[in-house]
Amino acid sequence: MIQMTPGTKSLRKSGAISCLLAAMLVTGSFGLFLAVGPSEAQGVPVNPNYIRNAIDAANVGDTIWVEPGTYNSIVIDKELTIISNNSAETIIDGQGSLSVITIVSDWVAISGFTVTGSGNVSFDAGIMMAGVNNCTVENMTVTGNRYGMFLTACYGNIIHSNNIINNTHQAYDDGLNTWYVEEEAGGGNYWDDSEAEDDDGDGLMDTAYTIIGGANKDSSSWAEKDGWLSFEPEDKIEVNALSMMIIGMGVVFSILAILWMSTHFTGVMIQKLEANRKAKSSQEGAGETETVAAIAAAIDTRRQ
Ligand SMILES: [Ca+2]
Repeated sequence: MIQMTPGTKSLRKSGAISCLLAAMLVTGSFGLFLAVGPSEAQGVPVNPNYIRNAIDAANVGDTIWVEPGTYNSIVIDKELTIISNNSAETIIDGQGSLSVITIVSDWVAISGFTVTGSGNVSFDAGIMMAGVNNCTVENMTVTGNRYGMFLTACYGNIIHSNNIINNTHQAYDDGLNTWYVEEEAGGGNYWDDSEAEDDDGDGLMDTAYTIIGGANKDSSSWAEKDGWLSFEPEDKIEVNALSMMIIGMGVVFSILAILWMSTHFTGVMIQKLEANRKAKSSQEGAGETETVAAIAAAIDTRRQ
């Protein structure tokens, strides 16, 4: 069963796909939004072919939301976004045959799965990407495969925030792709066989991880599994603190300025009113004096 869903859950604290999702939800400019379910978490066994069926049913540009469960290997042959928000419990298992996820279309975005159980011959991989561009692979745990990631003739793809753990060969890439990002909680991937150190304690390894097959490196790999989930860059915190201080000072100065202006102008107005009152009163006084003088003169005239 494939259901329509509003799908308003947030994917994770950062990442291209969550931004993409938010943008799609705000603008409404996305295609069909498919959910695969119900989930094993709800006590209902999933059909292991749900994701395959959803890919077959989807149109280019669609998003497929996958509930927790264990699914069969998939081939993604059209531009799709495929998402789970629970990579630990949403598993794609190759059961020891071929590659687990094979991407043969450009502009595929996939996030939030455990990928395991590839075959054990030739190029069998957890994630096989062949001749594709502009795909994004993030927030995956790729473990227990012949090759964790195998990219051939691929250019301009982004692979970051993935745990790549205990594969016979962790990754191969004979093209040119980006294995780390720099924005927000930026970084690369976690490699459990990395021999690098994090001496400065910023959560990122101090030397690059080399990916076999070409010139690719993960220059910013994570020191801990899932490191990106709890990472708070120090410079970001400092910038935030500085911003808050500047905003706070701005507010205080604004209040002081308003108070000064109000008291100043009130004082000026009071002075003007007082001056008017005095002027009026002296005019009236003069008028009275003139009237009294006139009456006195009139009395004098009558007396004469
Ligand atoms: Ca470091």
